[in-house]
Amino acid sequence: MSNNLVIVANRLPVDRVAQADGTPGWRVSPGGLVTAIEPVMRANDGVWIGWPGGTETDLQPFEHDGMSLVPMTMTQEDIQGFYEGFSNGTLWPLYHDLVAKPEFHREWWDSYVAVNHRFAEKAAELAAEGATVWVHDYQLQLVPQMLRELRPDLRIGFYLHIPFPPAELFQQLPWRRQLLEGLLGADLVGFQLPGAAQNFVRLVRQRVGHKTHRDLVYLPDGRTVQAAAFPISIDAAGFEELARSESVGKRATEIREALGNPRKVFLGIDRLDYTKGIYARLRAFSELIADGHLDVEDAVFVQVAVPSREQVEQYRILRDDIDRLVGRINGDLGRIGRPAISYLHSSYPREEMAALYRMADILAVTPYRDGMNLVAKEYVACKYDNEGALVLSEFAGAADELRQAWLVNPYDINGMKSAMLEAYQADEREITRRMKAMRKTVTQNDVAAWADSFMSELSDVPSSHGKAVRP
Ligand code: GDG
Repeated sequence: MSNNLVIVANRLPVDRVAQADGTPGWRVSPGGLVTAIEPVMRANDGVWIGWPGGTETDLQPFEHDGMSLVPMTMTQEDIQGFYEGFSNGTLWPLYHDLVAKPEFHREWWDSYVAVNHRFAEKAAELAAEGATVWVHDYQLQLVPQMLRELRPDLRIGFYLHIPFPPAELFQQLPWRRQLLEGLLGADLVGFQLPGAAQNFVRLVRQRVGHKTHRDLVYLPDGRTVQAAAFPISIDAAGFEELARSESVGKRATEIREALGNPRKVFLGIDRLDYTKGIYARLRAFSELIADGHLDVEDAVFVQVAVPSREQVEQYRILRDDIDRLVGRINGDLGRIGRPAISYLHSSYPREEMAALYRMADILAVTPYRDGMNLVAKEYVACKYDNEGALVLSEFAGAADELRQAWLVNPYDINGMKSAMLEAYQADEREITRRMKAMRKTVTQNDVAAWADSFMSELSDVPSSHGKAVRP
């Protein structure tokens, strides 16, 4: 019980890998959260609690790359009820505008409560007197309240990485009040966008009946809870450095050669998720070819779909739908050695991602709803020569900051076609002007600034008893 900072997230920031001698080891998982939180962890003697994936049972706390990690175990039933069920079958679609139909099952809820409780108990056990605990994301919304009951001395922050829905949608949830009360255990509840914080405060007023004023909720016991927006970002300098490297430059050239050196390359990189709008985006591109606006000799679409949640039924259906669509488009519109779409169902190392960003002329990010979308920001960070156009959905959190993108409504196929064509035909001056402005935004607001602003806001919350942790 000696940690002044405890990070609680569904996943640990490492994945299981086989080492050279065949024994199991760990590797830091790709992704921005580790980069963001690592410096705060190091500066504050922090510890990270999370699930390492899988169902191993006898895992002990360990150090990796200077980080103290505490693995939580999950049974097959936990994975089905808590993770695939309530987290990804109920909350994920409900919080993303009902892009898919959420399922409500009482057994899933019971499992969600039980797993949240285990995480809260572990955090209570590890936190020093007056420590700061930072809880992450939709899988753990009950942890703040459970933890406060166990340890009223703590300063508790919560950050939601995905959107927080409007009251009209959130109301559907049979356990709406419990989730709101769960979050109210925190001193500070952070969201990607101001609108999400407003949705939350309004729901608390309507459903729980607490007094609110602007971004503050007043609880009957005298405590206040603040709800505010902290738009997440990326390690912009790190991505730029990678993109500028000689090896990535060489690889970017190789990729374009392998594609037959077309005039322009469109790119999409997404987890294979129904919120990301992959299907409609590929249809829009294929119609531009079918209509004769684009020619497969001049333009190709590289779509990387990173495998995700493969045990969940809706994700399997999506994969089959996209496989069929790509097959049909290439069959109808491709020529020998010139498919319209170059489709990759795989994940890649960071260097390959940087090479893809560097070689692409147009990145299309067209989710129906997305908390932020880091892929859009990573692409911008990699375009150090200011060349590259971004087609971006209005419904991605990133659209609030990246105003100079070609903004689209992903439900409007004709609108997407026009934006993609405009981005394709735009002259260099126009592209440079837009990219320059977006690069300014991304480099000035990187992930370190995000973590700093959350931590300093949390340490300023007056109602908490916990000691402040400085970023
Ligand atoms: C959630 C919210 C919010 C992807 N494939 C590979 C790979 N990635 C990396 C990307 C990027 C991250 O994963 C994906 O982040 P996104 O923001 O695009 O999307 P979600 O996974 O849905 O993330 C989202 C985010 O949380 C953070 O708060 O922005 O709205 O939905 O960093 O680069 N990285 C590597 N290989 C891959 O194959 N190395």
